[in-house]
Amino acid sequence: MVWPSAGSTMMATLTTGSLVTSELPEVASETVNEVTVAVSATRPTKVKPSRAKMLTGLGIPVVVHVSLAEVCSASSSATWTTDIPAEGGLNYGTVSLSGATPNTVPENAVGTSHSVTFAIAAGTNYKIILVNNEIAGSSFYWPRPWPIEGDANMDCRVNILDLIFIRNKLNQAVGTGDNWKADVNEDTRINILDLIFVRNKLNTQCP
Ligand SMILES: [Ca+2]
Ligand SMILES: [Ca+2]
Repeated sequence: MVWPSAGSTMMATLTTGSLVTSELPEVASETVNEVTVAVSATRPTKVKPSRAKMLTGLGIPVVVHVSLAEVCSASSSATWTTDIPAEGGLNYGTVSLSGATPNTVPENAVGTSHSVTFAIAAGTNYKIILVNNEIAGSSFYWPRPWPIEGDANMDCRVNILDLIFIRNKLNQAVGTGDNWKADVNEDTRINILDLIFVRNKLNTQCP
């Protein structure tokens, strides 16, 4: 490169691998003792690696025949079927006020018959979400359909809202719609005994 003489302006441009300089026309009335260097380096483009996973199904898998079974005191297995090939998986966590399912178990296989084994602790109820082709299904609870006794509306708290929920379903058939939720003492009837059951559990909640 050529160093500028006093009284002139130099522009230097740094490109990848070389420094290019050029002398600008002299400024008549000023003495310039500084060199201004303008660096324009091309930033390397970051290419985000594409996911290696290949999903063979284009539609949303329909999940049927869901079954859960305890393998031993420390693990359980979930099996299910999808109508199209899918990579399955399972998100789960203990039932909590936050509703979080922090544990993920991938299946690492593509097919229509699915099986995932996951770790459990004895005497604990879990919230489980099946995931197929990265699409999360609705959540369900296991081993009990809903582990919080007296929590008829399933909001993780036992309070006045549960009493109202049951009152609105009094004497209705347990098998209709979601009426089963109101039968909190599980005697196949929705009556005063369910209201008393809730009263005895008032102000309890999920951990
Ligand atoms: Ca409730
Ligand atoms: Ca009942």
